[in-house]
Amino acid sequence: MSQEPKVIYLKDYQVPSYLIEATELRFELFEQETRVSAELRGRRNPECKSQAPELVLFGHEEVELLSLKIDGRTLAESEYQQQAETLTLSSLPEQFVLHSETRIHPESNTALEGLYKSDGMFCTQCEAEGFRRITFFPDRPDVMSVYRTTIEADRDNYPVLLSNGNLVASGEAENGRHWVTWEDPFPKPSYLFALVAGDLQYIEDSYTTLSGRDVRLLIYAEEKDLDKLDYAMQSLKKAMQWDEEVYGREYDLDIYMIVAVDFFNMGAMENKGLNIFNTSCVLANPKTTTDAAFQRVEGVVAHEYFHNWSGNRVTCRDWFQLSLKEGFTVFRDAEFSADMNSRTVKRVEDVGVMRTAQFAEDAGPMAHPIRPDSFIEISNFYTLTIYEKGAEVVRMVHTLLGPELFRKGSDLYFERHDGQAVTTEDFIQAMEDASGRDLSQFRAWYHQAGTPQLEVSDQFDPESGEYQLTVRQSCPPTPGQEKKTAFHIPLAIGLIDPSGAELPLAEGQGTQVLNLTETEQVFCFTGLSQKPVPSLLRGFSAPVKLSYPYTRDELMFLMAHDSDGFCRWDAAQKLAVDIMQELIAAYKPDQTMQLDERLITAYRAVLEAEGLDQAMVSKVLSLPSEAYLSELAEVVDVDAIHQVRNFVRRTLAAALETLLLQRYQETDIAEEYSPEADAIARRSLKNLCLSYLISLEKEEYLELAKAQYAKADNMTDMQAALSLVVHSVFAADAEAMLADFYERWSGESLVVNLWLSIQASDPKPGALQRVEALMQHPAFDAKNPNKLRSVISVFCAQNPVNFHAADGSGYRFLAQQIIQLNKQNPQIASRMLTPLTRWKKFPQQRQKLMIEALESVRDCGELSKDVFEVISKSLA
Ligand code: B3K
Ligand code: ZN
Repeated sequence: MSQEPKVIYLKDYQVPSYLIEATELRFELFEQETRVSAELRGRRNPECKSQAPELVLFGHEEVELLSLKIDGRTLAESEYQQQAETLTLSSLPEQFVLHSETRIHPESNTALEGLYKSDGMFCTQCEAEGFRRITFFPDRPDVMSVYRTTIEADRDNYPVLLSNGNLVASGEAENGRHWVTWEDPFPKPSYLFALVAGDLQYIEDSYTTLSGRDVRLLIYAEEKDLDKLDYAMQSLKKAMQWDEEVYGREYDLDIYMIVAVDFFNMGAMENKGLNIFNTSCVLANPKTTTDAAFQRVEGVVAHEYFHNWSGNRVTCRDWFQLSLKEGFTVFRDAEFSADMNSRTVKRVEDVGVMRTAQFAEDAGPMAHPIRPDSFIEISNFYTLTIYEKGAEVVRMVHTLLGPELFRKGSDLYFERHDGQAVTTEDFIQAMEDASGRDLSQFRAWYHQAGTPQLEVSDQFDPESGEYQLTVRQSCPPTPGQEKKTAFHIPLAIGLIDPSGAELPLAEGQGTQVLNLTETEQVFCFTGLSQKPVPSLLRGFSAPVKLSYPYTRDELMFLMAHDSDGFCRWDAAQKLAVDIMQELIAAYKPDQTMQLDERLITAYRAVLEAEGLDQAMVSKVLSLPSEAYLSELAEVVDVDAIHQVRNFVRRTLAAALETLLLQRYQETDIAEEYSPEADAIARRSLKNLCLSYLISLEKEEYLELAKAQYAKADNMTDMQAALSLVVHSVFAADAEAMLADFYERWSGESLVVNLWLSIQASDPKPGALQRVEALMQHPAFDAKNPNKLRSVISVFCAQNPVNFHAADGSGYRFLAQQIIQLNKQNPQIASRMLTPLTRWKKFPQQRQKLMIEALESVRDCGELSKDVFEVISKSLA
């Protein structure tokens, strides 16, 4: 940046001076350049009161202006002002047609924003501000226009030409070229524009909507991937039906297309009628795809589909409102996945992400409210806070209103704002209006950052039979927000008497939602004969940290008796965390450790119990991750955490060996692969048992893993076995299996990513050298975000002992990668910086090394806005 990038503030929002009612685009795609012609039909915005309105068109240094006309008259350069990234016109008539001709270079666009090439095909990514890399346009979400798009390209190389809406015309052109025209009747913001041109094949299906309209469903991919599209298609149809049943929302166009591309910065994009997906979020086949990836495909396909209402029909006024569509849509997709699979498992997994990663973000230098007040680069705000915490906030509204009133609220929201670009305030207002509930205090969730903390204590008076729960709330300061006001927090609780029975609370229910609104509140329960054990934050009813002085025995009691599945799992987690934290605090290398027997007893009970849901058994028996233990630590001792976790796993395995093997054998049944919840649960439990067993370092379990690998007919079992052996002490076997795996799967890019990740996350010494060698391997491609994530991000986030090596080598490595990527792909560069931004959590010597790494990026020369924002906030 020649000058410091500008900060954009929400308080500066102004309505657009001009509206663009219709946009006609023409693309001529060539190998060395692309020509874009754009015709914008504009008119004065009656809501803009300015006396001297200006039309600001956003562009980009990569967009070369060839000509500009107003109502057919070519403008001289003196008739507009062109600055680095804008083109401003003044004194425009009330209505006009603006015509521009521009040249762009998708063939050399490595930022993967705007129009670019992925493995030989053209595709687009316009959210948030990518459309301005295609042509000059008022590229802001509150300018909504209908689009008519003509694409012309070479017929042999690009037989398939797609854009939003319906195909209305097509024909042949000279020199072996052809063209098509698409028309999208729904006005949309430019960020939802899409174009695809390539040699693609497709599968087709159809869906009949609630009102009886037939919709064509098409999923496009390269020919070699045609066998991996069925699951996405099934997921799409399920999502369409679910949205009709649960939200009364129908699809609106006659065609819905999904295209799979290999080079993509994120998971997928909800462009109107033409979703573009990262191959990792759409391709699924048992042989090449793990259970986790199957579930991701189902969730992401649904998420993008749900955006058609929460995002496209009702869109965001400005980018500060991003959580309006993302938080709501994540809530919708999470509920969909819960309905399709196991509700408790889905909740446990989502809470894991919140507690491990979102809480860390909330405590770091990039902390922001779900509706931020300012940003430098909006791409930096596609965060866990906007998405996952945003979804938790919508979930709390659902909890406070109950399902019926929430549905009334969402109906009102969609009806009132259909076709509009609105704000999070409009969402809350609709919820209030439909329910008659007061959400004024609740709004603080939108503008206050940080994770609220609840401190709970209790008292029982045996004389009067009165039980009192005292709840104190506070919220730590975050950048720019020293003091916070009290939040309105729904706290779902239950009370369990010493026999294990649940006490009836309000309206005879076992669960009651307490409304916390003050800094300190006392809740009284009467008529109790003995002191109960409280079951707190049932279902994780609010995104908060809660502390209550549970004894280890009480946690074991809750594990056995709590009727809330989430709390049962949480009790197991808390027990393991408590025991492990004690060991971590006392940890000294070469000193023997002693495991509290109670963890063994508790785990044994779960392994022995008959009839427990296998999915829950495997969740309950999964030890807290190193990342979660780090998040909980005041000062992170990576080595102690790693050693203690290994010790605990080994000790449990030794004590429960017979049971683990028994469970392994029971779950190791020959069955045809199915991605259904119970089959996933079975594999998950089986592989968890294997992970405990292999930690014992016995040959027989190595053989068990090798046998599983050899006979596996699905990628879940194969990948699990490979990963366990590679991360074990059996180095020679690991080498042989890695070589075999690569030989088998080198033609499947997504499977190769697993192979890369398994090696990048291997905690054994020497990981950095292995990572550097992987980056020289032919399978690695430094321009492909999936490869970068599989190697670099996995190393930095999932290999803490090596990334945080005491000599700072991991930090320096990451800094070098960021410096490389800063120019090539700023979005990926800035995202990969995250682990370094957490320097405050580490001991002093490491802090110093992490800061040095950040400074080396800061001082490397010209920084993209993306990287500049994260670096400057991290070093502030
Ligand atoms: N809306 C897109 C994300 C776009 C990210 C732009 N940097 C995917 C989604 O949330 O559905
Ligand atoms: Zn989304």
